[in-house]
Amino acid sequence: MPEPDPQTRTQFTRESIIEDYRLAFRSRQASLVGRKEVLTGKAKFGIFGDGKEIAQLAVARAFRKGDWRSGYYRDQTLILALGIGTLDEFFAQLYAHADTKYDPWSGGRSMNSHFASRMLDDSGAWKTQTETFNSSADMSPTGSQMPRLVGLAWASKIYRDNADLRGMVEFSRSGDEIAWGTIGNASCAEGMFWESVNAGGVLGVPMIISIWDDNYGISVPNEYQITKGDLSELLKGFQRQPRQKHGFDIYRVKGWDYPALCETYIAAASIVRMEHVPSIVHVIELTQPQGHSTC
Ligand SMILES: Cc1ncc(C[n+]2csc(CCOP(=O)(O)OP(=O)(O)O)c2C)c(N)n1
Ligand SMILES: [Mg+2]
Repeated sequence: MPEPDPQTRTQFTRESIIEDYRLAFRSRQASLVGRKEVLTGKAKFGIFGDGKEIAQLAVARAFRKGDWRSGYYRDQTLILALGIGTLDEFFAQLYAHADTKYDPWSGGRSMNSHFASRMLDDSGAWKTQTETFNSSADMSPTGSQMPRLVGLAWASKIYRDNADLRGMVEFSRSGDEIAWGTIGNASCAEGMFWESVNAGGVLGVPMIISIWDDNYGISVPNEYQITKGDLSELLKGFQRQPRQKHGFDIYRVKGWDYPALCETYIAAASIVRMEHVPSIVHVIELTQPQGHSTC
């Protein structure tokens, strides 16, 4: 195991591991119950994170206050693990509750599993983002989280490089943040994905892209939409050479392997945070037990 990061939950105790298991189980039950709620007419549409739970527990172990997420609709486990959302809020959004007291992410305006931290307080003033785990608002077009991920990571680079911005500690601690992106395997066939990977590599920004690979985009398998059917194989040209600054660190890890996932994310995060070299974690062998959504 790499050195524990005092600002994250990288201490693995018997209790913390059992707590992770409990959370994954609760999240899975929320997916199962949520689908039933839609299919029995209590909500209009549902899309859930079943099959992608374990990798998100590992991300949560390396995610620090001040970091940002730019992700997509499978990430309920991460939101629960970071403690920035509750199951009550998750279901309130599923039922499109119009009161932000119940659905703080969108007040019933967004489809479910679309998370968004509130950046302003009730008086309209900025909240201190370096004291919270942050999520930018999910958008429905798949892949659209990627350009914004680059923007969030680039902001950290600018905060680190520009001494005049050092005092703005409510937004950045000298660029020590990571922008965490998540994307499904099929969405990686989109132009926005490749443009964002290229831009992140050119700029050298602190971002970690997690690809949740369940081998499918709705019902279409990888072989019909990804060259060679294998994203990390395809991404190899972006891999940086040893001791070079430009390029990405690329990891490939099985989505059910909790110890390997935790090790990978903790190690990746410490390099990205320190060196501002971006990385990609290709998480394979994930599943989609209930199918794509309630459609
Ligand atoms: C730009 C765009 N095209 C199509 C869709 C419809 N759509 C929603 S999810 C999805 C499949 C995504 O598959 P993948 O990226 O593998 O994620 P998964 O659902 O498997 O986690 C599609 C085609 C969309 N939301 N946006
Ligand atoms: Mg998929």
